[in-house]
Amino acid sequence: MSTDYSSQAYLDKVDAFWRAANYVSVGQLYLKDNPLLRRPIEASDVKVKPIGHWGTISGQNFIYAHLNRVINKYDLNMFYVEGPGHGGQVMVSNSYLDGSYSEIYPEISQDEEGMKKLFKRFSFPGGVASHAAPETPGSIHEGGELGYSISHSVGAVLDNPDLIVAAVVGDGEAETGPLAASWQSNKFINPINDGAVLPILDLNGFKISNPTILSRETNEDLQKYFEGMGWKPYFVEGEDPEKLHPVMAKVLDEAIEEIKAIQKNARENNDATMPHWPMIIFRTPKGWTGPKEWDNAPIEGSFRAHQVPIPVDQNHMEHIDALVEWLKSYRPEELFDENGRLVEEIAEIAPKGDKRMAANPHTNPGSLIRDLIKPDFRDYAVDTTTPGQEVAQDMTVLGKYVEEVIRLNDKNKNFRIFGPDETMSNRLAPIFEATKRQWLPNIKEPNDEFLSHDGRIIDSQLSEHQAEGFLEGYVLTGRHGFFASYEAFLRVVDSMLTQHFKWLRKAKEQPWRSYVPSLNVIATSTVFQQDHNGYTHQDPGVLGHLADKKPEFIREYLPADANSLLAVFDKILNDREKINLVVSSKHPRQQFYSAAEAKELVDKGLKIIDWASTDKNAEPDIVFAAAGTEPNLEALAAISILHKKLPELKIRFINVVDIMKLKKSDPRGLSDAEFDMYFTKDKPVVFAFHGYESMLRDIFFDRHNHNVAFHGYRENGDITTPFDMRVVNQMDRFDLVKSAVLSLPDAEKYGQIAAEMDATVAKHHQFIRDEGVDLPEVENWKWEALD
Ligand SMILES: Cc1ncc(C[n+]2csc(CCOP(=O)(O)OP(=O)(O)O)c2C)c(N)n1
Ligand SMILES: [Mg+2]
Repeated sequence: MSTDYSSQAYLDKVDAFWRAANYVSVGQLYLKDNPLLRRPIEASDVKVKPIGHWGTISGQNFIYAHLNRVINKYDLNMFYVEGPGHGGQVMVSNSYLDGSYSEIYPEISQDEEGMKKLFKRFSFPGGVASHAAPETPGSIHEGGELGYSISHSVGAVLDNPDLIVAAVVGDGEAETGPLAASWQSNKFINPINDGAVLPILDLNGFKISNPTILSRETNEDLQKYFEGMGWKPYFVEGEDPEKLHPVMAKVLDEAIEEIKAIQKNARENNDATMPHWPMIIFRTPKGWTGPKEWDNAPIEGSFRAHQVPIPVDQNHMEHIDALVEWLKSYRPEELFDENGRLVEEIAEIAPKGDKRMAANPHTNPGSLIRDLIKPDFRDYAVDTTTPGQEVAQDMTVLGKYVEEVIRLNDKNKNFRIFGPDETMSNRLAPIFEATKRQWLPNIKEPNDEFLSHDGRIIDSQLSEHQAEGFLEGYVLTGRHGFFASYEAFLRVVDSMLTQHFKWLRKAKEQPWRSYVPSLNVIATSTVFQQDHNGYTHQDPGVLGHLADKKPEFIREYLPADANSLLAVFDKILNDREKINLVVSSKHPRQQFYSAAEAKELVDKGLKIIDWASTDKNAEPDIVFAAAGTEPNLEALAAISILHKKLPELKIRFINVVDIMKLKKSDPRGLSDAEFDMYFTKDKPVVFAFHGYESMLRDIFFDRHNHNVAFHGYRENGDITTPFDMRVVNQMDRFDLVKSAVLSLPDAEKYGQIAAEMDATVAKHHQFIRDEGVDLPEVENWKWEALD
């Protein structure tokens, strides 16, 4: 017999499921024992310190119950993204009721004892977070930091044509820059090859202590706003559950049928014209079904419902009756059987197996991950038989390699590139030989270039938040890719990187969570070459930002040339569970390292470069080290100057690609003995570094050798010549040479060399002001073999 999903009887069950979810959610806030109130409540049943959120819960539970209904009705492959993730109970309660929670956490059984444990551990020391978190089944979205629910959802549906992600957006969340930008995501979802996102704007009217902006707009204005951005809004509005169930059911049916019709038309007619996807504006009171008022001030329908709405705790039992009355208003006696399990007639309407949103395989994608097919990076290597002879653009060389990655994985559709309008500027142009930018609005050639309804690159929205968020959604659902950005503007998404790191760290503590492909981030257009952009475009601080995190989850690669960059990519493409930051130059540069050297540099993290060292099998007098493209170039140039001046001086040159290897606190870090073998215990070290010097100082503080001259970015810049960018930060060859001689034991002998370096810098200073270009001896400098 077929089920009538719109019958009163079915909607009554949806209502019962919703009430059960609300009951379990409130219980988690307040109780630690006597979960079903089957005996008179006592102070010891109540938490000493109830914490968590209430206001967002009941609306979201309502949505969740109705999503279950359409999953059943249309046999959907759907999961839930909880924008207002602070409603941690939503996903926990619903997965507890559908059984998926107990499958992962068997101690939280579907009976009174399990419910008691569930209540106790919510937002409790050693328990579970009050946010949707890695320990929450079915979540790929933290939701602690608001703003990314749609970006994450869109990343998840790309190349998953059967998947629908229900993205619940808080109306406060909707005020953030990233979320406001993310409504434009519909310009990038291809109805043939990708799945669909169903945004549900949870217009409950309030944030923590303010009304929300969108909730004070009329439906008419909201309609215009969302239609203007290309959505088709549906409204569900009211306070009376009995009236709202049939409305919600009808609207969700329409939305799902419309998604299916859009996809059917697109797929049957190969028509990828940008559809106007449905979205739902869900206007119900914050704290719906909870206490109406307290102390003569409204709670339901007010910001006051945001957190714990009534003041009851173990030591304040005066108002316990209000709590009991609230809990009993959900009629738990109708919902749970004598064992404390959801009664069968209600439980049966939960989707089954993988259809349960909390058990959707995309949210824990181990079984779906396919490794990338990688070309041999050596096939793309630049010839460096004579170091420094060849000039190439590292990012363009990488582009050729990535072009092949795209071709090789075309069928699997599991690799994408994201960026904020910079793929061309970042010199990845060869990729366009293999694919285009995915862009669903009109394409107007010849005014446009490389746009298509279907492409592996999404870079046509100038939003770092969107690019980073899409990539997160893509990798968290088991696919691979990278996000390339100007280095300075990666700072725009510092905190997104932080949140992703936190996710990875906490996810790893959950044995049931599979390892997801790493989040690969390229920082290019970097600090030491900013020809026309100047000071505003200089900030290598993302290096320090990520270096402060737990090193197990962070890699920072500073390849000095194209071959090193290729070797880095070869290493990271199938990597898991990390944020890989790759800092890369995009300008024409001399090429130094062979493919074999590059591989060793990446495998070991650093290498003594024998052809640039004169300490053959002896203790060096001085160590030069470099991490980064321009630091490598300047260090090599400094070595060649110094060698000519002091041919007897035993110089060692170390190139560092994997800077975190130097960190003692990194479990992969060099031991002290190894570190000393490279850097010696006390010989002078001149370290040319791409980032801020404090990060390096931090590294060396834990090591024996403190005899180090640090030359990194000193927060100086201007619109000036490429070389002057280094001079103003004393990261140029002349300042490195001066630093070197001044750090030698008998420095006073080398006053003349130091003075000569100062004079050259002065000459440079005047020359660039007169001529607008760098000194010929700098521009034309080439590495010469050390005799
Ligand atoms: C980026 C960010 N800023 C501020 C906060 C602090 N915060 C937590 S919840 C909240 C209000 C959220 O309101 P809304 O999105 O409407 O969610 P609701 O609880 O009403 O469902 C704020 C400001 C945050 N978590 N993230
Ligand atoms: Mg709100």
